[in-house]
Amino acid sequence: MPSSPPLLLLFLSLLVSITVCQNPVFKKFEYKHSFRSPNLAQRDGSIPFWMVTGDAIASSEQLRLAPSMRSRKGIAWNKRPLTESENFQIDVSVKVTGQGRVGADGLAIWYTAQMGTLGPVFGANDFWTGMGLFLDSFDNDNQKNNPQVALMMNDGTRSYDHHTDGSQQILSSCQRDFRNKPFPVRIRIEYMKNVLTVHIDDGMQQQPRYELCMRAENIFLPRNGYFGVSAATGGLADDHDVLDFSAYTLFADAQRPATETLLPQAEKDKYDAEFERQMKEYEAERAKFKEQHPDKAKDDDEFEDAKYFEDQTARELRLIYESQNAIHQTMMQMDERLKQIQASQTGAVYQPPAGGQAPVAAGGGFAPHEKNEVMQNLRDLSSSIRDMKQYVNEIFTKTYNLEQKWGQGAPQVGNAGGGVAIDSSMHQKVDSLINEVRAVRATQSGGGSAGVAGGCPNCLSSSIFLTIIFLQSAVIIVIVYWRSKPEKAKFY
Ligand SMILES: [Ca+2]
Ligand SMILES: [Ca+2]
Repeated sequence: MPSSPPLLLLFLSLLVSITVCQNPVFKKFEYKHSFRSPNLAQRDGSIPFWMVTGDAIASSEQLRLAPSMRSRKGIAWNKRPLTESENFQIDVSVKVTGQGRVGADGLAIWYTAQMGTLGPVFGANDFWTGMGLFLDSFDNDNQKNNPQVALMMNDGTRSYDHHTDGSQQILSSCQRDFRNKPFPVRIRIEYMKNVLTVHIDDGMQQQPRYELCMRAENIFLPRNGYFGVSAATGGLADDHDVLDFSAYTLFADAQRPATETLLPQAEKDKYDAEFERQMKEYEAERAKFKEQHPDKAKDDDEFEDAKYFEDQTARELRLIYESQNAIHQTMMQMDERLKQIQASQTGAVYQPPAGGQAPVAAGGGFAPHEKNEVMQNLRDLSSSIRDMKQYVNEIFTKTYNLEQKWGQGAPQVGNAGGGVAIDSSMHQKVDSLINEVRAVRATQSGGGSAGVAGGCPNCLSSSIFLTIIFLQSAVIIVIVYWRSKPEKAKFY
């Protein structure tokens, strides 16, 4: 007899493995109890043989049970009971990802007597009958033991206590960080001859590396039960995705179903051949499509996960790189600008302007913006001078043309015949106008001299005009003064 518990355990495990070796287990994939990516869901978002409800959304690549938003819950339950065998194995690939260092609430894998409904236990109903395996992200009881994987059995009478992470209720548990792993975390649950084992993979590489999480004996699961998955978020939130749910029925050699036993090698070969043929057909179709649509096919071939998805580290690195790049660009621009300013300053000091004048003002320590202002003003000034010059030129040209016309006007009109009278009258009018203008100019230039006023008998001399203006103003001032006086008196 072994004297200590470890030796006893070793002896027992040896015995089990020998028994297993002696009685090989046969495994059969059950597609009516499974879903897998790709083609996980149909186009309408449904999964064949599964009910999906709550906030759960199924796509071809994954079943997102709960998105990374507050207080969400979603479930998916197999609509067909597992009648094929009472022993089973399920391989579930999950991704629990979130921005936070801590996530919530978690994801659960179920095997229950009835189909589940939405509820408080990781998205599913309380008081279930059967088993629930909880991937509990959040440490509600602050025992620093989360994320953990915990198994809880229920006969339909117990309510899961969230506040303690079910610590008094769970059958067994192991501490595993399943969040934010580069690869999906694989969970293998095996139920064989009332022994339940749970293996967890670390999600660190492509090929799963299972490690034993728990092993429990004398487990009596309901017959013809239903598989389910559920997830919920709380104040904190992770994305809870299931990428693969593969169910297998297990048979010990003796239990092996008749059909399974009778399935001859020939039939197996036939199925394999059929599969091969279909694969070849598919490849041929694919090649044909590629030929017909080279552009689309190229896109398909070049599809890389890394191009469309990035994990948190990659995202952070990219952000750092981008911001540093932006800083670098700004620095480069500033450097360029500084060089330009330097060049313009040295140019102003050492290169005299084309006029050959000594750069006294320019070299006197003007700031660049002052220089620019002066230059701009000069430019404005010269442009307005240019405008004025153009304007004067135009006036000159027009006057010259008019003079020319007038000079040539008489003979031309005369030659045309009949208009001599009109022309002479116009001449007279123009002459009289010129005379009047001359008279006015003479009056203006004459100033106050009364003698010249004779040229314009109706005009006032400016001294008389000024005197009248003065007198008028004096009268107005006096009137205004007298009027304002009584008003002031009244006011006070
Ligand atoms: Ca918890
Ligand atoms: Ca805890």
